[in-house]
Amino acid sequence: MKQETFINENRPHESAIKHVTGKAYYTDDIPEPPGTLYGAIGWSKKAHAIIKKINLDKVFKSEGVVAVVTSDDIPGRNDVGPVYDGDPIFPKKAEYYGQPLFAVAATTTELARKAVLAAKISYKTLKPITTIKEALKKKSFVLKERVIKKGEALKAIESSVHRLKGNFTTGSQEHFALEGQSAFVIPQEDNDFKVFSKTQHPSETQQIIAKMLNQKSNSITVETRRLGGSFGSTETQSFIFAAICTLLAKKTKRAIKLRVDRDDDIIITGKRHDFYSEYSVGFDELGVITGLKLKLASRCGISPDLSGAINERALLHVDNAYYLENVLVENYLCKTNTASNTAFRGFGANQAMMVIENIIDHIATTLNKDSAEIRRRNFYQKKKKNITHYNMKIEDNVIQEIYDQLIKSSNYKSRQLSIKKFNSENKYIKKGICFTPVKFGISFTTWHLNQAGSLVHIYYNDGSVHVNHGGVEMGNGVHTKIAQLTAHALGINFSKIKVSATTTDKVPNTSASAASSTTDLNGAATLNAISKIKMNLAAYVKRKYKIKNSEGIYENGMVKFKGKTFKFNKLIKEAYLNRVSLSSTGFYTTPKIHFDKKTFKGRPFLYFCYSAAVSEVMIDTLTGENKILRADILHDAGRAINPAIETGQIEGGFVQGAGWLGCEEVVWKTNGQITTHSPSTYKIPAVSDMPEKFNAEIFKKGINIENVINKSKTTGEPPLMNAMSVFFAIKNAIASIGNYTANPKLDAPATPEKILMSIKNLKRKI
Ligand code: LUZ
Ligand code: MOS
Repeated sequence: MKQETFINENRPHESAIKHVTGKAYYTDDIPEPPGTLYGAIGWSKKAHAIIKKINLDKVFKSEGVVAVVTSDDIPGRNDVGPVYDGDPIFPKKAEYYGQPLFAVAATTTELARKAVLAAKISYKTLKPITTIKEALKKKSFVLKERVIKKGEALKAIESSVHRLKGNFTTGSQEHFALEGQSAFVIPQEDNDFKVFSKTQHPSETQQIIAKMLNQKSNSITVETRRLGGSFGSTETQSFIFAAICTLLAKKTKRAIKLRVDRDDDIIITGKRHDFYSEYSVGFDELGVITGLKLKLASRCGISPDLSGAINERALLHVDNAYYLENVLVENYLCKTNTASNTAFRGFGANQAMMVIENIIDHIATTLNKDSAEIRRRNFYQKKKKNITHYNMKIEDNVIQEIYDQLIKSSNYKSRQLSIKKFNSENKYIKKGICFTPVKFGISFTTWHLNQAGSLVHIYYNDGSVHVNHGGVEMGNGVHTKIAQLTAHALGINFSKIKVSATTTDKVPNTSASAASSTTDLNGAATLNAISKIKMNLAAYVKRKYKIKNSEGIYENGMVKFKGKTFKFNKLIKEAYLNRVSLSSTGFYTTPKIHFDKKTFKGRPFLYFCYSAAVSEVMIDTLTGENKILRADILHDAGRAINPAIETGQIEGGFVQGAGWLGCEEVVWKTNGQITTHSPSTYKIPAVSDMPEKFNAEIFKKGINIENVINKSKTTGEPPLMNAMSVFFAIKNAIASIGNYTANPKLDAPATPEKILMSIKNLKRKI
């Protein structure tokens, strides 16, 4: 009989059928108790202003309105900042266009949204700071600047054979998750609140609401069944919606649903940090970097939010896959009068990786060499050149193997030749190709967040299993993968496992589902809980049947001890009748990691994910339009628990990254008003923007050398960065116009306008 293992196999997402039939409950789908009211938020029309008066008379009188809340209704902390203050729920002074000022509850969502428009707010307008450059000039920062250093960068650059200088910008990005921000709150007895929230972070939602209400944490329960995508949009920025919704529920003593309109969602919440960099690099004849000096400045918006951690992850990824001997980086966290920028898949790492990739590209065009070859020459190596700029020894490096395999499987070299030929024969349409690597560090860089809990029950009646863990299902497949791990560990069918909604009263003090770590951490905690139940069962078997030192082998619905075999269900029922506990909590902490934030040295990551892509694009030099013709990706997912789900992440991440670097452009007017607040003005990739040929493959030899569940590696964030190859393929296509002799200046995103400007600029140089 073929043994069913339920791991290392393609299985559909546990909710796949519910997703496509519309039967899956998202926060907004939860059935409402009678008397439920609906919320809407009134927000600032000024980016920087003293609020002289908020006159809500007409709002109160508006049809269907039951209650209005302002800062006067907040008994406790008027702030939802996760690490630092700076994100008031309702501020005294408006600091960005779109900042919430008050909220209403009405009998329908439409009436609530209509009512907020009746507010009369008088402002004394102040001058806003809206750009990174302005903030740098005025020294407007959310946190202190930071300098990190390894070796002697300035000296090394000075004495290099070649030197280059330049600047580079990557743009912001709206998360645009299918499901927007939403919350649903039901008041309970004793002033307790049951909060359903679209969030990656139920535990912090609970803390934030408790502090706002001046109530104990045990009076607030937050539950999250699933998210329709999130990508960092609700690591912290869901808090204000859950908080406002709870405030309305407290005031009205009725259930409140707050589902934010797409435009309001985009206007109120922060996005990816755009980064501006200046670089000065020294390199040798081979293109190997000898010294690097960087200035990295990010647009943080009005508050710190997670910007400290995001900029830190940027500093930890200025190397990408390259060995840097001498590095000096200055990092500035710019405060601007725009919504507070926040976590977004990649969390600052990809912005920094783009900086070094742009530098390598600049080196390659300067030396007139193949950029893939220059990249390869700078790779970290195995026995030497394997210490990062933060002093961590890299022990799991497979980038050379990935390079070799992908360059071959993608026919990079021959395609490069035919592209050059195509370009010499075509005047207006140009093609480009590029290889880029990815190395991404896995673990929260904030040490204490690397912990997780789980709760596992086995029911005696039928041996079915209920798992609850601290991770949030957001399309990442965490529940599917943990159910697979559970089925495997207990040797029973996948259909007997139920993973239920994440909730703060089952597993407490959880970390955000973030940092690509959700399955690693919560999967390990679940296996820990299962091993404790197995110990209970082994102790019982030892006691009853005098079988010694046997842990039991769980396979195919059977449990084998030395000399005795049980059907799983029978053992469970028997254990129950003999008063054995069939339930346990589990806990996990990531081993080996430590990091000194002051000296910027240590081992912040348990392991690295490696990946690479080769992309081929076509541009129209008359219109600036571009198209991805082909993308080949080779991604190290270790020993993947569910290759189908990982492949979905690898493909989806790439397309999302291509959006960030290609068509998606967030635009603010000089007065701080965001103009790209709906799909009419903000272009995300569509089905037609998928690569025409798309080969996303998992690296077959991949294995996690660390003790991670199933020796797997996560696929959460790293695949996004494979899209760097698209951007530099576009740059390569532009460079063909100057016969590859000059370096085109191109900032991200490479929109048609930017491509046309780059071409114009290049033609002036040649
Ligand atoms: N969130 C966080 C993250 O709090 N710390 C991190 O290191 C991180 N990394 C990636 C994504 N989210
Ligand atoms: Mo994230 S960027 O919420 O892991």
